[in-house]
Amino acid sequence: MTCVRSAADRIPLPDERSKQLVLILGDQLSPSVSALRAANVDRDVVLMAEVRDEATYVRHHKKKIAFVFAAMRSFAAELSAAGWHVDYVQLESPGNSGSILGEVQRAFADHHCSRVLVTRPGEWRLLDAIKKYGDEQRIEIELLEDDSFLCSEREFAQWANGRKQLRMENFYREMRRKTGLLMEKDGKPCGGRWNFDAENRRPPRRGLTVPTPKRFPNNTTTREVLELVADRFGDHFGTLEPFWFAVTRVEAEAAFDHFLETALAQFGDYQDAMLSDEPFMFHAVIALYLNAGLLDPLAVCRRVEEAYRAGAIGLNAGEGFIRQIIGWREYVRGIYWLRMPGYVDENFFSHHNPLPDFYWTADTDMACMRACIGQTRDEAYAHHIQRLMVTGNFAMLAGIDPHEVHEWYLAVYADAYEWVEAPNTLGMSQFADGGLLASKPYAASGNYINRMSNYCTDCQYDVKTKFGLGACPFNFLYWNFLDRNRDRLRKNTRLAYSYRNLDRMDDAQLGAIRRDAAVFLERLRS
Ligand code: FAD
Ligand code: DLZ
Ligand code: SF4
Repeated sequence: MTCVRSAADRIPLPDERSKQLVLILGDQLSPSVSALRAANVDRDVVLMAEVRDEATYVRHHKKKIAFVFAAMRSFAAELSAAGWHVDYVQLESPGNSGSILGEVQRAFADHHCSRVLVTRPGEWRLLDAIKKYGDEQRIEIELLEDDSFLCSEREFAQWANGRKQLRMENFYREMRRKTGLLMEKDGKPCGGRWNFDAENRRPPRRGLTVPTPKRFPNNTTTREVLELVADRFGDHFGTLEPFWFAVTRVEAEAAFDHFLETALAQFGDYQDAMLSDEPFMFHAVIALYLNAGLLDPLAVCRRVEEAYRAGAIGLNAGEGFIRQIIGWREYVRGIYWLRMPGYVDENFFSHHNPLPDFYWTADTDMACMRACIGQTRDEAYAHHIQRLMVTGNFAMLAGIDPHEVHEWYLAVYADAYEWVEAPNTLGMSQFADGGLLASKPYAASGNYINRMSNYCTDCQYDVKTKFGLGACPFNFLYWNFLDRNRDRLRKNTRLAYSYRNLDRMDDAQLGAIRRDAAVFLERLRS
């Protein structure tokens, strides 16, 4: 028996002395998570469990597993210090069943609980499993809203209802009004415009000095976790050490302060820029902390607004940053819950090519792909444009099965959870939903990568050549993608310019593009 409520309107226990089992998941590491707010510190038992299933349902990057386990252990210690009775199950604890619900079953019996309290999980598969478990076992499970988000699923569904297009920009304006962020007293947006994105597309310039994110030394807990991960998940993708992520709220806040001081002012200008050997550019590197509950989204936006109002940063940086969080982050979550469970199987272009091996090895002669995949392996991080316009763009142009692409993104980044990853991958980057999320496919030739990065200077391919010997694969794959999808895309007005250019090609040029693409894709498949 499961029921969904907000923390405020939950049903009181029949007997206030009966003990509740409060399940806290690895991405709910906040003292203000709704399940803890609804529980009683003197009576209830908190369950936190490291389990094999959560680390392997996709084979997560070693750094992600280490981050989640170290942050879970630190949070459990914080809760114990605050007086909670915490039942913490380590991966190696005797009897660990390997699954969240297996651990709920054990703890429920061990502690003689009367019901389970849990904040709604971020992924559909776990929500579904919890509901089924409650029904099968006849255990009362109370699912509380995750109110760390600004827009509830219900509010998003109401916003979406009856709209022909679900564009982020319209949703974002509602969120600005709702939060009052960067709003003037007369209800107009600061600076007279909602969006300063056009000022956020500067290519990297020579001699640009790029800051590094704050790095934290490993404490005893983290060192133990690193040993565990090396031992138990050594065959997963990714480099485990050096490991420098924050693993507590205090550290995550220090990481964010460091971003405010060193990078935010240039975040807007260089948001889309890419440089080899500079994996982080001026990005915040906080998504992993936000998504695990270590940072509060509204609080970080308020800090950025303060910096703008104090004159420390320009409006393009402040607005650009806040849009990512109250706009994109909330919007993709809304789309996810609106469209699940079917969303992860969408495949608008009917792409069925397998994901090339080099997504796991970085062993490719395309310098841009080598750089983005290499840093993904080493840091469990790539910034948005690297994910969208390099690895994502290539996968779409090469006709890779979007579900395989989705599983790759879910596995390789420290910030990856399906509620945020799936709409970004399937909707924004692969156009697998046919345009629900993006107004056109984010497809680009090598020209875009050359403009926004220095990758092409070190590449064996020639970015200026469309086809033939040494031509950049992004070029012939791009034209081939447009060519093979004429029926699906031709009417899209945002692609009119590209189709006019394609139409200007003569038969010989088009034939060469088709031939080069076919040979290249055949080689990839084999
Ligand atoms: P910054 O660039 O500094 O941005 C600040 C914050 O804004 C981020 O921390 C994040 O919380 C938020 N944000 C920015 N863009 C987005 C976006 N498009 N959607 C949601 N939130 C956003 N983000 C994830 O958090 N988890 C994912 O699994 C994930 N998968 C992605 C897959 C693809 C194919 C693409 C194109 C994007 C994906 N993103 C994902 C969005 C974005 O790339 C990351 O949020 C960002 O790179 C994280 O780095 P950062 O903290 O330095 O972000
Ligand atoms: C990501 C993750 C990992 C690797 N391990 C655990 C774990 O052992 N125990 C746990 O409670 N949560 C873990 N998580 C986070 C969950 O996968 C996450 O809560 C769900 O995917 C829902 O978002
Ligand atoms: Fe990438 Fe093409 Fe540039 Fe090489 S030439 S780095 S493959 S865009």
